[in-house]
Amino acid sequence: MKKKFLIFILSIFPVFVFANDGYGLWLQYLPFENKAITEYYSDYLDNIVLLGNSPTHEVIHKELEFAYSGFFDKKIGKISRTNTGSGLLWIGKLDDFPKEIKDALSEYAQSLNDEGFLLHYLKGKLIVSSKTDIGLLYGTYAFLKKIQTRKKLEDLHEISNPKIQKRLLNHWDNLNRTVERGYAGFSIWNWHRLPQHIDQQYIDYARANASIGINGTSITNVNANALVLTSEYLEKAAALADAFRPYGIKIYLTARFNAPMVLDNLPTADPLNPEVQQWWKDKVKEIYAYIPDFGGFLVKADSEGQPGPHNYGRTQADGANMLADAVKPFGGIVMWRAFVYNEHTPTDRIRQAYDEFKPLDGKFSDNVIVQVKNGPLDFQPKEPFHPLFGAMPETPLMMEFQITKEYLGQDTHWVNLASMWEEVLQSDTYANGPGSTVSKVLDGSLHDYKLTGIAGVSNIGTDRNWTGHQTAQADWYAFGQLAWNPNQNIEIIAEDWIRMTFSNDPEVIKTMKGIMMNSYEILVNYMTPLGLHHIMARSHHWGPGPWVTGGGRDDWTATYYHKANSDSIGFDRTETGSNALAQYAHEWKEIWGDSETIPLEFLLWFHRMPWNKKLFTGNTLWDELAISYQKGVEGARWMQQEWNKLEGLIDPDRFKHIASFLKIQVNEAEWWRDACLLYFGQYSKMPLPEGVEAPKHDLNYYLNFKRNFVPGI
Ligand code: BDP
Repeated sequence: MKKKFLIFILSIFPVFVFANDGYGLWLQYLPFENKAITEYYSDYLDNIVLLGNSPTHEVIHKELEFAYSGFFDKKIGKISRTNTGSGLLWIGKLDDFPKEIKDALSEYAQSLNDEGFLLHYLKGKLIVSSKTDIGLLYGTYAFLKKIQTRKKLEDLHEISNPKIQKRLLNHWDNLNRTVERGYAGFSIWNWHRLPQHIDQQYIDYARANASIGINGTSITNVNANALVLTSEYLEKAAALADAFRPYGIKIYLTARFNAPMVLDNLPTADPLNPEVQQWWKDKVKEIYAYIPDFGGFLVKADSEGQPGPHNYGRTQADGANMLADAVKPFGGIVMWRAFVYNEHTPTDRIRQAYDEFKPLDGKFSDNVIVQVKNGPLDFQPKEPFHPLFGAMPETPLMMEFQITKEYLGQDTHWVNLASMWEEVLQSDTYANGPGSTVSKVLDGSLHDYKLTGIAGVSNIGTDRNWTGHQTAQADWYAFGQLAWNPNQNIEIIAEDWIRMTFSNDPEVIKTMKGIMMNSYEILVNYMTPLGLHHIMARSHHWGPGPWVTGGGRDDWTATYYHKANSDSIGFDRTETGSNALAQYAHEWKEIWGDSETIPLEFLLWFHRMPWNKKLFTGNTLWDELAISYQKGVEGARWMQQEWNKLEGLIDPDRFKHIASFLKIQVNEAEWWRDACLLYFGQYSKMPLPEGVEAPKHDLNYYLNFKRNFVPGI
């Protein structure tokens, strides 16, 4: 068997000629590339014993059949469902195994939590095991991944437990099927056909999520419509919950704070009003009658026009605790968003969440978790980590990442979001001294949180390939991986995704991984270098808009953030300015507070600088800015060249799809560079440094560039 393994490592990779629309995501189970590999894995897959009979076991059974037909291009033989089978691959919960296997595995049992799994090679048998049904499903996917990524199975020993309890997708899907900030078609939830019709896409959605360990989904927009809490919609949501249950996925709903007024004409939604409290208790009882394992509520309150406790002079804790009391008897939780800010609050917008929530630390019920965006502003391409992480030892905090690329090129730019997320997860809050990373806040180890969670705003829609850009599937995949273990190596995540989704050909892996690992820095350079932020177009947020100014809300303009004039550019957030820097540990105050030593990526986030200021790079600020934009454009062109090398090594459909999107990306990178440099150049009045290409048009062209019907709003 060992000899065979060596042979296939050295095998030649075929050219892919079959059509592939990407619907299969990373669960492609592509045919093996040669006979040696086929024979090696068939030893295991032709001899399967699967013990147990729950609905989740049926899911496992079907997935094995599906994988088999993909790998071998034929139907699987019998999967034995009794423990008298003689298979090489044994899949079952610890308790379901015959005594000798159970005894041999008992030493590992204590290391497994309820969702964890064990892969273990035991005297010629490969064992996939767990304590629970769902752990077994996760283990099965982990086993299949070993095959998809061509790993050796002998001597395998892996125990894996998720480090974070609640791992959710947040869909910003409206009941009319538009998706706020969605760029991959319409909402996959076809409310009109529910509850009777369960679309195959729901099942494939659940499979994909289970395969990466996601165990919850909030199916409606945070800008919530109270209608979803009516019996008409609860019945539909219950049908989805039923479909997802065997995959270990719970349903959550967004709760509009004034729902008692909207749905039942109560005169108030004051969280301290007993009638309001009773209304929510009754509503929750009704929800649990439809969905017995309902996960709980996700709430956006007092933010961007949403109603909330502020309307009644109450705190965020008052609001959250009222809902928490209602779901508590049923085991539900409340995910209360910290994205609270107001144009009438006179302080710097990025300070406001911390100023509001920090004094409430310890005041939330134990089934509330506060959901905090990765940075203090709003999913910008580059932000420092949110200062609330590390600042709330008595209140569980969860992370909210945006998987949909609202501010990062929407559906047509290729950028590996895991690179951004890793930076945030590994940032040191210094809360309990050095090493107090954001990931330790999230997994609960830093402050001993009893409740832990992470959410990603979904990038999924009705597009055949789910995510618009074929490569945006990688962001969904990587989110799941980091939710399971926020310390996972993102290069390995990228490599596994490439192998599972495209090919095991070393050339493909090397080239795609190279693009992915550089793509984030490239995008930041052509969009928001040197710490610029919120300079996108108004409302739909597609493309550059450094000139956006005026209108109802200053904090929704670009000029509020960059403050460019003929002397300087940037937002002073040090002591001489808004002092948002004071919300971070003193270690960060030292690094970020000094305009001479701050990493350039955050320069204009924290400092206001003269255009002709000499930076440590030897360039003036203006030159550095222009050179960064140029570098970004060159980076995008490099991505395109790299990709084009893969022609013939990738199936033609996906090759062409990505090639054409890269053309858009290069054009838009140039658009960002030219528009921003022309706009800022009016203030700096300095010439473009050598090597920076002259813009294609004049500023007026960019100012008047018409954008009709941009998706996602
Ligand atoms: C902003 C989006 C807006 C969302 C908001 C939020 O532009 O559509 O409603 O975030 O997170 O970035 O609530």
